[in-house]
Amino acid sequence: MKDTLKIGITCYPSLGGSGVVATELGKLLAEKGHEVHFITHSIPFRLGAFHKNIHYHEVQVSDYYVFRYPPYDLSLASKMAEVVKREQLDILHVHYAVPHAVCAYLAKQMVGDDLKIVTTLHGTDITVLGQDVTLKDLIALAINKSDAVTAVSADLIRQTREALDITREIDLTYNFIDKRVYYPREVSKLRGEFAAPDEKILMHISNFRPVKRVPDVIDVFDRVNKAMPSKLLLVGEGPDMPKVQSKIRELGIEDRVHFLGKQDEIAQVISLADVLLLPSEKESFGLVALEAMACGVPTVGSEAGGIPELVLHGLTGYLAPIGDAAAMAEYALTLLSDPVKRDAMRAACLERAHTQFCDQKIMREYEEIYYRVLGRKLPDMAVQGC
Ligand code: GMT
Repeated sequence: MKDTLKIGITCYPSLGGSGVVATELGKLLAEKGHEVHFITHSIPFRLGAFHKNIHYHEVQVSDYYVFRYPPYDLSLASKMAEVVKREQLDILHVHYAVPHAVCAYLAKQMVGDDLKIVTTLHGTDITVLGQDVTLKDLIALAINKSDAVTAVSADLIRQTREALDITREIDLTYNFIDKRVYYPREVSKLRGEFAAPDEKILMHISNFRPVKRVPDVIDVFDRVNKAMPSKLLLVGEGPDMPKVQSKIRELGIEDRVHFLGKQDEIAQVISLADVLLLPSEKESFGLVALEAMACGVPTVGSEAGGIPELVLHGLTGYLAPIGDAAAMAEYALTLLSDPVKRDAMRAACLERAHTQFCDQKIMREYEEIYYRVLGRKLPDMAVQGC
């Protein structure tokens, strides 16, 4: 029997941190020699160029005229079963419980028990959808029927147990970064396009949904800017953008804020910042804070969800209660006004990101889970470069 595995991966291919994590994991597994099959409705946006050992299977939705709502979930489950049978997959690793874990369960009913399902919970699949009475029993079923379940923070495991009737084991598997991509970039020239030499740069990156509390970002920035001339770079877009724009107008700080919209080269963009602001009210992990950490940029944010497992208060950033913009501004000022502290935090960020959240280490944790559910011995291999 070959040591390598055939792994199917389903995720949201076009948005969100869960899609990024799933795609990056697939790429790492393929580099290691596993055969990876993405089963998604479009090509994952982080997949990039051709990769050896990676296959992509597109889910096509039937839009027969009797359907008021084309049934994506059924098409996905059928496609999963078809690919599993044809390609003889060992594992289906699904990211985000709804609908992916439910579809995987259905696919398993179609192909039989040899197929093992690994479900990774990412956040709002539990903290928002898991609270919805019309969905929670279905989500609990999919979790209980998976062969292994992982979550991206200890807090998310706690919240899963609290929200749903779940007693099974859930493995803690943190998100990770690829250090070949996330490292401090040389951006001194580019920085000059956004800020004068004596100005600080604060940054926020998100999908501008209410859970991100972007108006708090503006509030924090306004307080910092009054004490220390600064610029705010807003990256991303989403439903709260009009609210954010009107708050910026009300405060009369339009000339201090740059809207960068959606960006692909996140490592380069983050490297422009002196501090990242992440005041979310829900955040199971906060991948963007890890990306910033890996580029040497500390985060000032809220104590929500899994953020304190990632950002160590006083060491790699500062955390305040959700909604406490005054405290966050104070922390940002403490950091920005003390170059010694800033250098120490920058060093701690790099060290923590590249060891604790090293891609090879976390991939190994996923491999351990795959081999465990298959009842196969994990091949001996040292973790490289962490
Ligand atoms: O629900 C979301 O916010 C989207 C979801 C996603 O698909 O990116 O984000 C969650 O998963 C990320 C990757 O594991 C985490 O870094 C985010 O913290 C988490 N979002 C929330 O918990 C709000």
